Amino acid sequence: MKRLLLVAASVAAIVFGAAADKPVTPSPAEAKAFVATAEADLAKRSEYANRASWVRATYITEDTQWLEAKAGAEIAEAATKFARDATRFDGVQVDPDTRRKLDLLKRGISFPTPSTPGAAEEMATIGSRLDSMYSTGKFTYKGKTLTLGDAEDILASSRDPAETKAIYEGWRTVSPAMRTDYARLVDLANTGARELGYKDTGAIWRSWYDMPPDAFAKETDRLWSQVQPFYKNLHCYVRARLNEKYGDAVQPRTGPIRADLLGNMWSQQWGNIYDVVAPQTKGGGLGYDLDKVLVAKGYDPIKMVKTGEGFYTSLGLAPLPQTFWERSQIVKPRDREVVCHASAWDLDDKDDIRIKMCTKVNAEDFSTIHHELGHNYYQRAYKDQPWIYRGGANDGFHEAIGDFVALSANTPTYLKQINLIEQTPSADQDIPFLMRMALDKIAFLPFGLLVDKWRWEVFSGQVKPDQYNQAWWDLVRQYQGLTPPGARPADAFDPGAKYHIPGNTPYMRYFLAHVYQFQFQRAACKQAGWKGPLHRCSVYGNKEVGKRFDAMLQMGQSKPWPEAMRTFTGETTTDASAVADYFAPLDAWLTKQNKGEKCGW
Ligand code: X8Z
Ligand code: ZN
Repeated sequence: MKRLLLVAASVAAIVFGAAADKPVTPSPAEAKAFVATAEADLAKRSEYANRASWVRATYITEDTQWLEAKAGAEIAEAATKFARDATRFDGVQVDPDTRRKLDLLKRGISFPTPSTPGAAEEMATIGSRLDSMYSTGKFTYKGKTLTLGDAEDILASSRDPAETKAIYEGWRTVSPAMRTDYARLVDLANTGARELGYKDTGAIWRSWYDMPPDAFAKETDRLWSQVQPFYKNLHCYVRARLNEKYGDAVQPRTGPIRADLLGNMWSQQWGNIYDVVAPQTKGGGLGYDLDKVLVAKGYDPIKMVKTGEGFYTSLGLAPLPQTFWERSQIVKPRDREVVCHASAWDLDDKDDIRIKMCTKVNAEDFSTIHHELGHNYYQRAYKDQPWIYRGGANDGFHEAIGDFVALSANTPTYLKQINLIEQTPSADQDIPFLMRMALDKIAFLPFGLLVDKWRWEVFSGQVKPDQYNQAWWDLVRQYQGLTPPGARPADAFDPGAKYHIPGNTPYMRYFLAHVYQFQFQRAACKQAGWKGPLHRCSVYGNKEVGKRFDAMLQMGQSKPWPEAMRTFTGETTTDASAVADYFAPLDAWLTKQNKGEKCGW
C-alpha cells in the first residue's frame, strides 16, 4: 500500500516536473519502473481479491458479498488508475516488452471504474449482487422449488412441450429484478471507459485481440460467414425432426425453432436431444450413450476429474497438486448457496489452482471437466511469466485449451482405451458421431457470437434499458433462428438469465474458442502423424504433441496471439476451415437430407 502511494507521487512528479508548469516527457527507464510497480501492486491485490471471490462463490451470504465487493473495488480502482497512468507513456520510446505491458495495462480491465469517489465500490457491490442473484435464483414448478440445476435436468430429458415451456419461462422469472442494477453498471463502466479514452466499454472488449477494435468486429463477422451455411444446414435438419416429433402446432416445418425444444436452457448446445434427431443409419448408430455409460460404470464426480487429469498427464504435463483436491469444489454442497456455474481458479498465481463445479455424472460435465482443467493447466504453465503476462494469448485461447483436449477425450477410441465403452462404432458410423458433436459445437456458434453482439449494442448506447429484451431476441432470431415458446412479458430481462450477463464475463471468447479448438486439433493430429478423418483422431498419450502444446501454454500472453498460435500450429490466423475439415462428411450428409426442405427462417 505504501509503495502504491509513493508511486502515485513519483509519477506525478515525472509527468508534471518539479516546477509543475509544463509536462515533461518521462524517460524509458521511468516507464519500466512504472510497469514494475504496477505489476507488484496488482499481483498482491489480485491474490487478496481472488480469495475473497472464492469465499463468496462457494458460500454466498451478505457478508461474503460485502467482502468480495470491498476487495474487488480496491483492485478495480487500482487497475483503472494504472491504466490511466499508463497513457502518460504513450509517446515514449520504450523497449517492445515494456510497450506490450503498458498496452496490456491500458486495455486489461473489462469494467473500468470512473474516478468519482464511491463509483468503484458501487460497481463492485452491484457486480457481486448480480452474480449472487443469478446463482441463488429459484422458481416454483408444480409446487416444487427448482434451482437452475434442477431445471436444466428437466429441460434435457423432458419431451413434453408444455413442460419445457414452463421450465424455460420459469427460469426467466429470476432475471427481471436484475435489470436496473445492470443498466447502472453499464453506465458506470462506460464512464470509466471514456476516462480511459475509449468510446465505450465495448471498444475496450474489442481491443483485446492484437488488432484495431473495428477490425476485430469485422473478423467475427468473417468467421461467422465461414460457418453460417453449416449452421443453417443443421438448423434445417433439426427443425424437420422436431416437426416430425411434435407436429405443426408445436414446431412448424418452416421458420424459427422453438427455443425450449432443444434440451438446453439457452439453446446453446443441443446434444441433449440427440435421441430426437439421431441419424437413422444402418448398423446401429453411435452404439453408446455417454450419459448412461458414466452412471453404469460407477463414475462419481471425483473419478470424472481424475479421468480428466489423466488425459493431461498422458501428454506429459504434471499431475495436479494435492491442494487442488483439497480445495476445489467438485460437488455441490448441500448446506449453503454457491455459484454452480463452472469455473477454474488460480488463487495465488503459483500452485493454488482449483475448479469450482456442481458436477453431475453426465456427458456434458465430462466435457466441462476437461474444459475447466484446460484453464488450470494453462494457468500453471504460465506461472513463471511476469505477472502481466499471466493470461491466455487471448481470452479465446484460454477457453479453447480444454475444449481441444475434450475433442480427443470424446472420441470412441479414447473412451474404449479407458474402458468406458467396449466397442468403437465401425467406420461407417461416423455420421451419428459427427451429429452428436455438431449438436454441441456447431449449434453453439451463433449463440457464442450474439451474446457480446448484444453487449456491444448495450455499451454503445444503441440499445437502451427498455429495449434490452427486444434487442436480445432480435439477435437470437437473426443468428440462431429461434423463437421463444410464447410471448415474453413486458418486464422480461432474458439476457440476465444467462450466467455471463449478471456474471459480467465477456463471451466472444467462446465463439473464438469454437474455432481455435479445431485448429489446435487439426495441427496436433498432423503432428501425431494421423492419417484418418480428423474427427476420429485422439492425441491421448502423445508426448510430442504435449511438448509443443506446453510450449504455447508457457508463453501466456507474453506475445501477440498469432505467435502463440504459430508455436503450436504453425498457423497465424483464425481459420474456420478447420471446423469444416472436422465436420465435412456431416455437412455433405445434411445437405442430402435437407433436399426439398425450405431451409432458413
Ligand atoms: O462458461 C463456460 C465454462 C466456464 S469458462 C463452463 N462456458 C460457456 C457457457 O457455459 O456458456 C463453456 C462453453 C460456453
Ligand atoms: Zn472456460
